[in-house]
Amino acid sequence: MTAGERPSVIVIGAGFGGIGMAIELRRNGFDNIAILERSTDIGGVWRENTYPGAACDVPSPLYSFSYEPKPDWPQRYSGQAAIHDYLRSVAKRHRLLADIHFGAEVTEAEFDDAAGRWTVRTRDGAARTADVLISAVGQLSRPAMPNIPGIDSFTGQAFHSAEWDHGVELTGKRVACIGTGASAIQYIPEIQPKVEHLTLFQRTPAWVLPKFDTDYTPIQHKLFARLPGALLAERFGWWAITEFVALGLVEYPWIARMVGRIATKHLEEQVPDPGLRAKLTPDYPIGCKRGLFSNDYYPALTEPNVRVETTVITEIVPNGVRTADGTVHEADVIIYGTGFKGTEFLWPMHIYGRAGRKLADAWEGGAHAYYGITVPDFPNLFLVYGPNTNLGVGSIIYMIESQARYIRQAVQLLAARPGHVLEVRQEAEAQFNTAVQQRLARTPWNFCSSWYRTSSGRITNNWPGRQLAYRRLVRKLRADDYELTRVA
Ligand code: N01
Repeated sequence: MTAGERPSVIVIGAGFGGIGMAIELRRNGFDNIAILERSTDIGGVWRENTYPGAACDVPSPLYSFSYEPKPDWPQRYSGQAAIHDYLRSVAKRHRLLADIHFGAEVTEAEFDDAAGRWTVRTRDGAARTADVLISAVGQLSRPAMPNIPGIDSFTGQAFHSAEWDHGVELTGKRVACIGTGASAIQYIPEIQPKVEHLTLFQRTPAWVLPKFDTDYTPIQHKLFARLPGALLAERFGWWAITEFVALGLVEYPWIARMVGRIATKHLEEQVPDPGLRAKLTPDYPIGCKRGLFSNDYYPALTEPNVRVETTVITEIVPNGVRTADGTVHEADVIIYGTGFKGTEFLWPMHIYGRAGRKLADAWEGGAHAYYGITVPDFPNLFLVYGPNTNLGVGSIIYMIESQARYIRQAVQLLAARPGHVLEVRQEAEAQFNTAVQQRLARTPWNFCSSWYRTSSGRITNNWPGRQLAYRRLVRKLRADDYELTRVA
């Protein structure tokens, strides 16, 4: 980049993170943006997860960009299609579609020390260069299949919840569902009335809270459109609730205990059978795994065509699932609601920074980054929704906006200093990480396994605090935290 030029930017991913990032840059006069998207459409997880009942359990007025309020959300907890449409219309309104290269799966990115630029290669063999590289690939883009012996021997149909096979007819079938996370509790009530029999293989019961859902009426749509303050009040109200509950994760455990009592009451009210209730009662602190919200999950499990199986799965056999007691639970279809490879950040892309340093090596013990955004030795590389920026409670869109503003400031700094690259100082990043890990040690996330933690137990995904605390931290990029190095 020479004097007078604006930095060129490559953004990887066209989900909420990539689109939000590109909008922030565009709104601040940075037009030289290429968004590389491996798929044929935008949307990220909201394009991929089309299972029955897929919806967001964060209220839509909060799960949306602050600068793009939508007065006509169909429901408080809108479904996948509505959210996907929202993101598409936002991208269109901000004239981003022309900047997106579809079918461009990034395989490798390499920083050229001499030129101070990134070269990004895609699976089709193409290479592009840019001054700035921003990864917005999310944390939940790669489905995890369980490592169960015999998994390929099954002769029926099988698929992962994030790759739902809509061609498979479930009506009248014997269906085995493995996993009881946020995805499963959404599709189980949808498929239970159709199937002949559903066996739900539960390894760990979830804490389930009631969902205060509502269909927004035409009157509310008009009100939200004419009085933006009303929609803002709904957004603010839910934001305040999530902030309050987030306090229970680190500072005030009594809040978590109170939320736990609400969940226990919900279970007691919805599951009268003590045997089933016992199976569904968690034995770990609330908040450790992601809290779930549903009014129809427990009722579905009480139906006569459902069996909740808690015996450990030992094997998948051609006609079903074998458990440790030797029983074969026959099934026509197996649905794996087994989650995502959340801790493998940016994987399987190969990222090479200064002097060819591999990002995978820098992250050997688990991913970490300054504010989840910048990594020492990787100049001009920025991460959206990177390590330790996921929330136990709250809206990721809020976090993405905070990060996009921070990264935009970095790009402004680079624009003001042509011929330089920006790199976070080792000490700043190390200090930040130590503080984050110290706070994480006090959270309930340490008391169970989840996609928030690596196999060695390090919590690489979650932010230990409130959304506002994070926003305050990243509000202003402090140049002192960075080294600006002259190139060429
Ligand atoms: O996945 P999960 P998910 N044998 O990892 C079980 C987001 N999301 O797709 O708990 C048997 O939560 C595993 O058991 P255990 C949200 O952030 C958001 O449901 O490890 N069981 C668990 O029950 C969420 O947190 C929305 O003992 C096995 C399940 O599979 C994230 O996506 C909606 C197993 C995996 O649960 C992931 O949710 C949906 C095995 N070998 C999802 N391996 C919103 O509303 C795994 N399991 C925004």
